[in-house]
Amino acid sequence: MSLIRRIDLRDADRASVDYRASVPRAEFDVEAATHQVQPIIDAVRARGVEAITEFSARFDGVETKDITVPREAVRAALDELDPGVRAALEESIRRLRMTSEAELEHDVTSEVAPGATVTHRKVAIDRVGLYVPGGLAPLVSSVVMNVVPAQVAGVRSIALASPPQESNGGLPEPAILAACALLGIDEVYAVGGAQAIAMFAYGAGPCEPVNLVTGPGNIYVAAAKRLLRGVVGIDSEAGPTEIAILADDSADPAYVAADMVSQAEHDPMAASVLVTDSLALADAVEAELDKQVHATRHTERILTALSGRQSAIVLVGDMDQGVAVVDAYAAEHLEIQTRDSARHAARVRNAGAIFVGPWSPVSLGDYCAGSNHVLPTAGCACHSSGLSVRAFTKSVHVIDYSREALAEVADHVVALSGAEDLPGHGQAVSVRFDAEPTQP
Ligand code: HSO
Ligand code: ZN
Repeated sequence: MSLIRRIDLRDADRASVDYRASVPRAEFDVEAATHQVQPIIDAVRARGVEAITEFSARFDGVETKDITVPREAVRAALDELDPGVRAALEESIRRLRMTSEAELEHDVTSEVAPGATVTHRKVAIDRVGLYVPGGLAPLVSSVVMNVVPAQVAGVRSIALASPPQESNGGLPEPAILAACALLGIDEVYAVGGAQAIAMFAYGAGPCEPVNLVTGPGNIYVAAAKRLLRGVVGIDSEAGPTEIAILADDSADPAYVAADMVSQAEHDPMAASVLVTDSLALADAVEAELDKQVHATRHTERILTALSGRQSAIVLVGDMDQGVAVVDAYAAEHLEIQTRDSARHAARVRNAGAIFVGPWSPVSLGDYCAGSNHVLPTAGCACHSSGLSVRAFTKSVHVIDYSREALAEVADHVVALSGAEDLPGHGQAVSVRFDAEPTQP
């Protein structure tokens, strides 16, 4: 059996082919998981902390009555943090803060007519709940990626939840606590999975309800987000991670293979897709994969991801077709390793993030580029963006008209109220000017 399958699109009829369907994705059936998750949500809503601690015992193997992580434990974790990791987190925070501050939006006022203004006033969301999974890998960097834009936006209350770990006396992973301390987050709960999302949505014990939940998670977290959207704001339902690489014969096969391996090591359902017009590169990357996969730590997980239906080497006739394929696929992460990478990157409209040239690998973006690594998966990049200050900000529309300005537009309001058979709307304007209200 080959390590990774090939999809040959070179002879496809370009006028009629559906490239989105030609590159399949992982089966990630969130809908099916909602049936298991609904009773968890109902229990947390009805019985709060008591239900949460029962689920922690069942799913995390941790017996505890208290879900709050003491502030001293958060601070102590920072003292224990490896200095190299601390320096890396600090640099990651500094770069992301810089791009987040540059992105901050300001109030915008338009004078649509003399004396008539409409302002879009930017207001930070009040309270946010951030979920950080334990699972296969404790994603310390995800703490940074969620907290920094929230803080720059001006969110005044940030709570964080992460699964209790038996290995850490029922507290979340030490490095996650340390990252919280570094960012000044001291409201932390040792709660995992769907029960954490329900806790944020409805509140439980010491945790007040939040307005918005962000952060990655497994299929149960995604199902809880789907069920609770509306009760609480949701950033996105993150699915398994994806990397697509558009490369020509100028690409270094060792780099391409290493980048495919880097995302495949996240999850047996992760997708690594190479799109190339060079058969020689395809063969060389496959040989490199074979070499690298066996020399790395998470071999089994990576082999499962690479041999899954969601991963492939896609052969295209030329770069025009390659750009069309990756654009239709709308990858979470897209690397361009071609002779003319900046030009090809500029032609792609659909991707969570685009990494241009051989010196911008995805793992740089995962940790330290200054970009955010919380990005739309499963093709959602055709309508959604990665996490940023904007996700933590809303815009309040403020309308301020003078008497004269209202008088000037009054007839239009009356006309439209008549067209909609809602005469009360028109009268609410006419009453301000006429003794006898105008009949629409
Ligand atoms: N590649 C992941 C993020 C991550 N990688 C965190 C390492 N740590 C999804 O974008
Ligand atoms: Zn990653």
